[in-house]
Amino acid sequence: MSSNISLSRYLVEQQRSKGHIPADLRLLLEVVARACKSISHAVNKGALGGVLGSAESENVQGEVQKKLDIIANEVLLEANEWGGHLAAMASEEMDSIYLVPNRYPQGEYLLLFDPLDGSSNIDVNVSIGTIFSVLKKPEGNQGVTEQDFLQPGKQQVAAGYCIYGPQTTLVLTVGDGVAMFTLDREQGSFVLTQENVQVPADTKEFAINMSNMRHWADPVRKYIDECLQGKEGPRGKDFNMRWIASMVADVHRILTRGGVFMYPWDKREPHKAGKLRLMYEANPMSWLIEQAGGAATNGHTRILDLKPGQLHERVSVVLGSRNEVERITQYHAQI
Ligand code: P6P
Repeated sequence: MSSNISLSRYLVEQQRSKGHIPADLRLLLEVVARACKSISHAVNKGALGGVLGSAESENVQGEVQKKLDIIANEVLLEANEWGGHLAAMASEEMDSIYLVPNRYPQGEYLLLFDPLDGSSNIDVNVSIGTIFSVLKKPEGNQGVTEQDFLQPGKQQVAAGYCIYGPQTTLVLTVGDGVAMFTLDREQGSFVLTQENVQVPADTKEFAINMSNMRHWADPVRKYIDECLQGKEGPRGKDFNMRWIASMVADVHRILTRGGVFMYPWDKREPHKAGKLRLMYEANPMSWLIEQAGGAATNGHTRILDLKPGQLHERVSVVLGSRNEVERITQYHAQI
């Protein structure tokens, strides 16, 4: 693998050779990547930058915001608002959509993001990340509304995340497979380090927060019980468990070596479909997983087919190695 292919060159070649992405989308993705570089720099400074700890405020989810949550959100807004590629943005950290100010040219894309996913891990120096999703603004020259964002995940034109861990790695799809770019801090650029990422169809590793076990629905309990029985049980093999409590980190592991990730509905808040957000967590991650040969459902339905009802709606998530996701989905169909 040639190690001198930058993100910019990769995107130009995607644009030129496969007509896959228009110039405006390429430029938008390069701006998002630059914003992620800035966020990585702030994250890496940690206590030295005075950015750890709580911001003493709450977001639309009712969650206490970390200082870095707010910093990351502002970096993404400021980096993207002037470029002319976007019409509006939506963020986990903001109640309503953010319209590009009139002083800047309006573009044809909508950008959604979780600016810093896994922020409960910030203060304990465990990997966190930025998740982003790009949709096209619906035709018509009327102003953008929240309704314009409510498109099924299969309408995405780009999706990805940047994980801030031992390496800073940008993982991206524009509909032609999944590519990974590692940040070369000496050059200050993202360099292609893997393309055509593939998730193995089978796995021996599951990721779920086991402390919620008593709250799960029967199909999830059945699946996990069988995994825990190991080779003596119906699965005939031992399983391992991982739970980083950073979706970005758990999904990155699955894209790298396979596995199944679950954040299912549980009876603590029966009116909520799940904990994770559809528009800027489940949809981008599900497209990446599918583009890498995996599968992603809410236990019943392909996540990318779900029609959103509201911007911050939540969803149950089962994603990763295709054969495991299909087994779990079958268990749900049997109830
Ligand atoms: P729990 C992080 O807050 C997050 O949204 C995901 O990144 C992660 O998978 C999940 O919540 C962790 O939730 O309940 O295990 O802390």
